[in-house]
Amino acid sequence: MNKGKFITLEGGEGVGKSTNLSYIKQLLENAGKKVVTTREPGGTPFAEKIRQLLLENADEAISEKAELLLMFAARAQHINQVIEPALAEGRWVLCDRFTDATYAYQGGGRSMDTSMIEWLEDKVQETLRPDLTLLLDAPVTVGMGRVDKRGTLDRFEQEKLSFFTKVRQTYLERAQQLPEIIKIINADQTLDKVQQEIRLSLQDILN
Ligand code: Z5A
Repeated sequence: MNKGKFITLEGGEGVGKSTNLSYIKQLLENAGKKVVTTREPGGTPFAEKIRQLLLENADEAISEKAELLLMFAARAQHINQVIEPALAEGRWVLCDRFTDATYAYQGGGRSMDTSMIEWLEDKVQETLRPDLTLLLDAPVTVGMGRVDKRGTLDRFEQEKLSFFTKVRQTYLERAQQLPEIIKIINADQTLDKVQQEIRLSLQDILN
C-alpha cells in the first residue's frame, strides 16, 4: 500500500488555519483521499494535556527550554500514535501546525538557538517531514484583530506585536528556504479568494 501524504497548515494567530482545515479536508476527500485531521501541540489525549500546560496562563513562568521540549514531547507522542500509523495505512494527514511553528515561535519569536530545534527535529521525527505546507500569511495586526474579538487570550496570544512580527518573518524566511514544500497563501483577503489560492496550491500534490 502507498504511504499517505503529510500536509501541514501554518501561519500566525488568526490567519484562518482552523477555518480552512475542514475546507481542505473536503477537497482531499473529493479527490478520493482518506483524510485524518489533527493539530499541534496536541492530537492525542496525552499530547492534548501537554497543550493545556503550554497554553494556560499559570503563575509560574515556563522557561524557553521547557516550552521547546514540551512542544517536542507532544510531537513525539503525536507522531507515534497518530501521524505515522495513518500515513502507513495510506491515509493523508492534515495537521494544523507542525515543526515550522517551532522554528517560527521558539526560534523566531523567542529567539532560541535554531540548531537545538534542528537537533530535536532530527531525533524526534527521524525522516518525517511534511510533503506540503500551506503557509497562511497576513499582516500581524490583521490576525491579532481577528483573535482579539474572542475575549480571553491564551499564553501565546498575550505576546507583544514584536513577538508576532518575528514569528511572521521567520515563517516567510522558511518559505524562501523551502520553496518546493512551503507555499505561501495570502490570508489577507476574502475567504473565497483564500480558498481559491488553496485549491491551486493543492493541484500538484493531487496530480
Ligand atoms: N506553538 C508554538 O509555539 N510552537 C509549536 O511548535 C506549535 C505551536 C506547534 C497554539 O496554536 C499556540 O501554540 C500558537 C503557537 C504555539 N499560539 N499562537 N498564537 P493554535 O494553532 O491553536 O493557535 P492560533 O494560531 O492562535 O489559532 P487561532 O487563533 O485559532 O488561529 P487560526 O486557526 O489561524 O484562525 P481561525 O480560528 O481560523 O480564524 C480566526 C478568526 O478569523 C475567525 O473568527 C474566522 O472566522 C476569521 N477569519 C478566518 N479567515 C478569514 C478571512 N479570510 N477573512 C476574514 N475573517 C477570517
